[in-house]
Amino acid sequence: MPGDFRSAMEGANVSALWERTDRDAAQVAEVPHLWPWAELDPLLDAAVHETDMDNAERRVLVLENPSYRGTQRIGASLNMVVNLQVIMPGEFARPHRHRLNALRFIIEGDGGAVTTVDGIPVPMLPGDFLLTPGWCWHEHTHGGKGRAVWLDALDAQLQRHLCTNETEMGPSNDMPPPRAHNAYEGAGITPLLGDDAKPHSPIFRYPLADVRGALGAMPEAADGARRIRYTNPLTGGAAMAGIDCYMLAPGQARDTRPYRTNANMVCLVVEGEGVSQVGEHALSWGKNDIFSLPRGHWISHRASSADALVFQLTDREVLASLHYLREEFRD
Ligand code: GTQ
Repeated sequence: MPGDFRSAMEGANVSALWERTDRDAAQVAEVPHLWPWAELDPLLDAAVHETDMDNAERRVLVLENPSYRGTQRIGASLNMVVNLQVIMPGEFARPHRHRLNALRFIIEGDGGAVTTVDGIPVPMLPGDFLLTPGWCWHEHTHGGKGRAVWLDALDAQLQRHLCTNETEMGPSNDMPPPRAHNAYEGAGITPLLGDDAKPHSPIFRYPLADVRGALGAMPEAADGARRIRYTNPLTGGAAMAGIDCYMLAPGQARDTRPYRTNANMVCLVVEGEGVSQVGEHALSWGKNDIFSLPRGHWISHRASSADALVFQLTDREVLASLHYLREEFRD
């Protein structure tokens, strides 16, 4: 290219598309990665030992996908971070809010830990799925005994890319007054409060017992699995924006139907054992293991114990709402 053309372009803040070779350079091919609980568990104790809640705003371990090493990316998955948080009796994490949508799946605790979401105290019991939707105030306390441990997932990278996050520290001046949260808890009964325009479920706690009840009552699909989705009862859609969640109970007799998608998923093993085939990788998993299923691989699961339950969080709904989602199934 003649030098005067190049310098004229540079001077005008223009570039030549035909010379660019980096159009997809931002795309990193992630490997499916498993974080064994046997390695995470002692790190949580070490984090308690090493950090003091007066200094650490939140005692959180960030799971790092090894495929991102040496890149600008962080976290377990392309659009979502998946972290482990631990809090000890008497400790608290101060109130704050952010535009990031966050969820929690409780791994360990005696019920003494409570997260308060927009003024509603939400107990944190093992197996609970909890919402902390964007811009809701949240703080954590622990009035019980022993460690309280949970998985946090946030739509952090997506919002980082879009530059849509904001953070505000509490104490809050516009915390909604406490209200009886259980008004929404009967299936098919919707209180008419006139506040149903919120982009998230009015239910902040989905207990495991309800999930087990639903899974136990439903027939298995043709591929031997049972699945539920955590929904907003006002819309029937995903419980909140940013991250869409499911519980999978794969069968033992056969693999689930292989599927391939451009959405990204992270799984937490709630109970039992099994194996997931992810492209050519076979991931063997057991209780509390966490594994990342990046886009683009053929995926199927099989339980190796009768009680296997896998919590799944995905950016699928984000892609679907933009008409970007691609999914294929194989028989
Ligand atoms: O508990 O509020 O893992 O604000 C990351 C950011 C947890 C929280 C995380 C957060 C929190």
